[in-house]
Amino acid sequence: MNFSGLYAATLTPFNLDETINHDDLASLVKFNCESGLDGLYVGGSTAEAFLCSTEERIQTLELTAEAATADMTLIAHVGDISTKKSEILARAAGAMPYQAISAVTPFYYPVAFNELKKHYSDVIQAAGKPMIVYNFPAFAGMNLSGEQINELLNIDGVVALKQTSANLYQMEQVTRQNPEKTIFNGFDEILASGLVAGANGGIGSTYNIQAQRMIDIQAAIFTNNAQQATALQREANVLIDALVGTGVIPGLKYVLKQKGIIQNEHCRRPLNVVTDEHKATLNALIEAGVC
Ligand code: HMN
Repeated sequence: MNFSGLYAATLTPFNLDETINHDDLASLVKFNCESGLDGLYVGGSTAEAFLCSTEERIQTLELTAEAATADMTLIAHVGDISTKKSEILARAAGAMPYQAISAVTPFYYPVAFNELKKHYSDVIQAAGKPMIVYNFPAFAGMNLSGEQINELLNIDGVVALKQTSANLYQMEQVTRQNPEKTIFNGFDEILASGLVAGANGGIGSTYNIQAQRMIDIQAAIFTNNAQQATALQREANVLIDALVGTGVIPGLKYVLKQKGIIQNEHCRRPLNVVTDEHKATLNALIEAGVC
């Protein structure tokens, strides 16, 4: 199966008491399924996965798969710092209608590269589904070299990489050296540049509120319209700058609530609520039709 394309990294809506709001989750999934995107990346950091219990993460995967339409490609993020927990999540996702799994590299404890490879192999075996490995040097505490990324891509069952890095030279090298794999751009801020460097898809949190713009950026790059792609990326980044100022996840939930897609904007503590000042910035962008 070819996994290339654009995927929204989904959010988990919570009630004020921090329990999962099922109606909001279903509504957000439906909204994303009608957005023209190719699929959903479910249960990643955008979904506040590391603030949820394993049971809640499995429940989120279940609820999303139930609400999604059959035309969407579904990727379940099952990453955790513990291989055992990742295996539990992978086994659960393996029994659901997900086409692939993905896992962030284990963080906090220093992990040797051979341990990392074994971690990925064990998780792949538990799911029995293709794996999208994840390079995120800024937060994962691991700065993989190009050679190490190539080695991960050669593990049995690995079909793709989510490259959340601003290193576009490495993006070009990895895409050139692995033409048969899907390489996803992970920073929405550089989707146009990542695609020029050879990425054949993107996974992003802000696709939840600017799907059409991301689709248009991809179309502009694929039709050699660099000027158009730059203009669209600049529009996207005005919004992303505001979200980064707010806190990306609380900011996205605030916008989705203002637009009536979800009714509850709460996050899991310690994530912030949006301040009045940031609300005003986001309201102005909504009024201007930016999102
Ligand atoms: C996830 O696991 O949900 C992803 O990491 C989603 C995605 O790649 C986001 N990355 C991070 O949050 C680190 C981006 O969409 C990101 O939110 C965006 O580029 C704004 O910085």
